[in-house]
Amino acid sequence: MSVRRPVPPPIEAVEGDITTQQVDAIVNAANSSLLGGGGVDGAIHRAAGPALLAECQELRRTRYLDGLPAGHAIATGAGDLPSRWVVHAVGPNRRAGQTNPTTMASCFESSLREVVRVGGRSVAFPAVGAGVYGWDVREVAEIAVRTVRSSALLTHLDLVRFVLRGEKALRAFERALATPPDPA
Ligand code: AR6
Repeated sequence: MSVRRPVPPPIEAVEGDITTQQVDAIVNAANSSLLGGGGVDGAIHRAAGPALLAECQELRRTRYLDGLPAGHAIATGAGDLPSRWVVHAVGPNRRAGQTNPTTMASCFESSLREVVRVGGRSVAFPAVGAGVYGWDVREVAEIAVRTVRSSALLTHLDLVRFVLRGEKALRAFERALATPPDPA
């Protein structure tokens, strides 16, 4: 069990490439197949090399024969990446009619649970769902920041970083982080 932190960790937003982050775990915006794709998923698999795909194939064979459902997350090793783990989170596909914000929130909460389960203390998230899956990045930012801020798992972490591609995504997360949290 990891050590609890007395105060909540920093939650920050930066523009950049998630594959170069020096954190314990990076989150992948995966799909149910876990076998790679475009966007950030493609970038992570390219940078991680074949060891990551092999682990994902093994998970499909042994645990997720029908794929990983939307809203769920699972950690693997990170191949050649600087991080130790990749947490594969499946966002709801808005273009396929998956519009439930609770499923999106579950992606972020399940990812934090996986990071803590494997013993990670720092994590970088992309804007899950805000690319191929068609979510407005402002909605993703609001859900992500609200979910992470209110997670009981935060006390086990030292850093949560959102790593965004482009000015619009960065602004959306900066704005969400600048909004005071809901009163408990
Ligand atoms: N670092 C950080 N963010 C990135 C990077 C990167 N290297 N590359 C892209 N983004 P997407 P989704 C941003 O489409 O919407 C894949 O094919 C991107 O600008 O990667 O959840 C999967 O296999 C956007 O803001 O993920 C699935 O089939 C955000 O990452 C499907 O796409 C998410 O865009 C998942 O779609």
